[in-house]
Amino acid sequence: MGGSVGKGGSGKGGSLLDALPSLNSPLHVVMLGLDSAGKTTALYRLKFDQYLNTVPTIGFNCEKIKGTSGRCKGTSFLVWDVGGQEKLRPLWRSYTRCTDGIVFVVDSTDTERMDEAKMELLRTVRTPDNHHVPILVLANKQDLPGAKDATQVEKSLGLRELGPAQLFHVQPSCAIIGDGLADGLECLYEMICKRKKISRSGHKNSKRR
Ligand code: G3D
Ligand code: MG
Repeated sequence: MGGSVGKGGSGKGGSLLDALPSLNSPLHVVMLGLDSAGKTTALYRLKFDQYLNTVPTIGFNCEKIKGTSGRCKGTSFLVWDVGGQEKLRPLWRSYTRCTDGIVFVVDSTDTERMDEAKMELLRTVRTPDNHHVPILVLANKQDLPGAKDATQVEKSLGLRELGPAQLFHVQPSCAIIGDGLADGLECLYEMICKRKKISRSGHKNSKRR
């Protein structure tokens, strides 16, 4: 996927360009999480900067979104929002294959289903296809009383169990008004760049051997 900018470059400038995903092809991002976590609300808030009334997603939604701030300004993301009901979760695998990043949306007030969310997240990330794909967790519904904060959500999801090589970030958010979404997307972009840089330097080192 992507990555043609700066190919063959040498010195400092070359390696910097090597780290940037191609500006032409969009980055592929998959939004996962239990039903009712706020995935579709977040997707359409990012796309149209407004609140859209949602219905439970049967199947998927897909939108092209442009980064609006920071380093990811102008970068295109193709975002897949996949239904989160239990019967639909086996389909997640087909969407995460070859994805650049995963956005895992959590209802931070849903303490009863936090273990279920953890199980689904770890199962997804541990499949060989998704090895070390950067994860942005949206600790959503921060506007509601009793919402767990980012540190609590991180602990509840057991993200550290994935080991030191797993890039992740937990972003508090409120998808209905859009709080935290742009910051989260920027963090995801930075992690994607970092991972591409690491895997490219891995390739170079293995060629040298
Ligand atoms: P899903 O796509 O993950 O299944 P949806 O979830 O985006 O359909 O959202 C499920 C419900 O949560 C919706 O309410 C939506 O408005 C609400 N929601 C999403 N994000 C937030 C948030 O940040 N704060 C609050 N308070 N509510 C949120 P309804 O009532 O339509 O079911
Ligand atoms: Mg939905």
